[in-house]
Amino acid sequence: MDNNIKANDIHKKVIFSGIQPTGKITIGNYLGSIKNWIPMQEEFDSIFCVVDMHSITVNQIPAELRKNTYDLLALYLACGLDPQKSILFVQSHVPAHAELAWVLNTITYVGEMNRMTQFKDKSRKHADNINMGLMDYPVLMASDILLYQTDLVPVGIDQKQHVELARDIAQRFNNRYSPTFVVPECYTPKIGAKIMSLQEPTAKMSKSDENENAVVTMLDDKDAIMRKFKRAVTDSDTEVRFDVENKPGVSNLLSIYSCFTGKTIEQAQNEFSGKGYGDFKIKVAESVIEGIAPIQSEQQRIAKDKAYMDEVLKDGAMRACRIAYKTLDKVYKKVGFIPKIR
Ligand code: AQP
Repeated sequence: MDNNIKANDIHKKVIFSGIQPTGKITIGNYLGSIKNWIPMQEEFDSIFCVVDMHSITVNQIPAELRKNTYDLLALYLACGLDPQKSILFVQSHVPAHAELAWVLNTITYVGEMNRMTQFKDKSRKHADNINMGLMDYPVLMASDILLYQTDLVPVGIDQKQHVELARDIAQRFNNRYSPTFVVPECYTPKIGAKIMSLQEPTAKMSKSDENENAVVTMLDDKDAIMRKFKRAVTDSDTEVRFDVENKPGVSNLLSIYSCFTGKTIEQAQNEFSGKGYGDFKIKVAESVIEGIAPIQSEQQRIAKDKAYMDEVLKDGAMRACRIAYKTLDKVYKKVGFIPKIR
């Protein structure tokens, strides 16, 4: 093998990210995460996970969770994640995630976890089920990231606080024992890092939102997408202008349009100057329909091929385990556990 290729490979940085199979994936999930992962595969050692263990922190119907897990993997593949270039796997297939999380729990403080915004939000939303897993979610996420010696975590802005906690935990472990973990950086896209609800544009678009009109999913058909954008909440003004504070609805639509067309916000603004909101909303809907149509047909094709998906997952779990257990063995040794006789 060419020595230059070998040398470059050794120095490639690692990226890790994942999505919970908690329902239909939204264009927010897509623009904040998956869309940015595709080109990154070329440059980084890339590891992408369907984080099923996180998803049971809120109540799930088991049969639906299984279906959502395969559907999400099919979407990853349809969007262009390539199992030849990236490791694709399901979190529960690599037990090291839970094993490392236990160790990290012992160096994480309850006070830190109480400050996590997602925990506070989800506790309000699921007041009848504030379980330990919900509180511990960020430690499991730190484990997901640190197991692979991750340099960069590409996520939407809502996950930034969790990546910062993962950094704190990594630094704490490294200081207490000795350098063990790479301290990861958070990567968020310039536009699309926080796509807002179409009905309440000051709140994040979320796949678990019960209001169907608030959310555009990657599986919505043309008519549903058009209808949802036509009904999107804007303001009583008529000017298409990017101003998140005073015009959150219009700014959100401009961000979505910019992400799907590749135009800058300024170009988009100029395009709609002097035109009414009606035309603007239709054009935004059309850009989304056009952008996701090829992904939808590919996703449907792959979702039918369970044997192929199982192959991808088997290979992915094997490759992920190899890296994860190397890190876990180091951690166990450093904290003083005696080595297992193999
Ligand atoms: N609205 C959003 N805009 C941009 N990025 C977003 N992400 C989520 N919502 C938006 C990013 O998508 C990735 C997957 O997130 P997740 O499934 O792990 O959990 P989440 O952040 O809690 O996403 P949801 O859609 O809000 O799920 P539910 O409703 O189940 O809680 C992450 O990179 C996230 O930043």
